[in-house]
Amino acid sequence: MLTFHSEDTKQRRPRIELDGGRFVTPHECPERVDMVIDRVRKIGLGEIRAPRAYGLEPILAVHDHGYVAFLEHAWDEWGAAGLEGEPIPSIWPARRLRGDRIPNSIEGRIGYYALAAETTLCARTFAAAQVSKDIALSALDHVVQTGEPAFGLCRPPGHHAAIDQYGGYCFFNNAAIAAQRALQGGMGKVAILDIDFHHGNGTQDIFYARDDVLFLSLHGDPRQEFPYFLGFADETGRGKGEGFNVNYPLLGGTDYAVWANALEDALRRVRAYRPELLIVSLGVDTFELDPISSFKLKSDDYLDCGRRLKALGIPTTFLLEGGYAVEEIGINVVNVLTGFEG
Ligand code: Q9C
Ligand code: ZN
Repeated sequence: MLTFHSEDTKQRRPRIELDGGRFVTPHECPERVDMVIDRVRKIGLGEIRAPRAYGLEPILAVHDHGYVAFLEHAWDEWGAAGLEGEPIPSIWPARRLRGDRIPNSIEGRIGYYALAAETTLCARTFAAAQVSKDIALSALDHVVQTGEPAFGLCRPPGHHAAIDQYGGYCFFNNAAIAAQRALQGGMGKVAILDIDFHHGNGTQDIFYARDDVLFLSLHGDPRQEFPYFLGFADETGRGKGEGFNVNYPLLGGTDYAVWANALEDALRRVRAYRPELLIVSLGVDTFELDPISSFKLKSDDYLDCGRRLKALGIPTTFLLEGGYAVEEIGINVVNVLTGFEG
């Protein structure tokens, strides 16, 4: 299987993450990419290719223009305002505050466009997020052109990025941008299966009222886990999108037997939808040793997961999302891909 990769994703290196009332070294770190690419090389998964540059247009096809412009300039504006350190929002348009007014102040706009406080901005964030999207689109184009599977080693991840909000380590929604391009290229139906530990709130947000993208997500129950305020089973879509959003919230401690049951239900729904393309939001923070998650999947389980995805027989694009057990992230990600290869 082809891997799309660029060292430029490592240009984003935040120094801090707000975690449990302390600042820690960010879980979403450049070393994650090194561990995955090392494993791809070690087992000889296949050729590693550089992405091509697609510009801003495919981002603007799913994200708000003001949001994208904000991200492009936020770091420089922060510095120009004489502020030091990495921007963290300190106020939001919370209940009964005005959510229809965009502040002029950079501090105010950070609160307007952020959905969480753990994800700081830093130099080259916009550049890295653009390359991450280029990787996703390069993988997508390869799958569309050849029918063969491909893996996009995306970083930063994307599935928490909503129409006009960043957070959960995500800025541009790579899976959504790829799905939108496939549709604009002439496909009628695309399925996005999100197997990251966390609910793909951003992807759900972008496609919630649409029937041309079936979105399914297996994740930690939002009563217990980030992003807390979306990802419940009763979120099934809106308008003509009704029935095209499927959430599988699972309790902390979920092991592979339980998880694979939910996966099989999701795969049944994908089959019934008959999409021309499957995009897998591939997070491996479901791993038993993940430092911020609570599922109990083991490294060998990812091989079995890949085999089950292969059994669908649908052209498939894999895009990296989360996974923070850095020592094992390469093994776990590549196990899904080798399981798929058979
Ligand atoms: N105490 C992705 O996996 N909350 N994002 C961390 C740690 C944020 C995860 C809390 C988790 C975001 C792409
Ligand atoms: Zn995650």
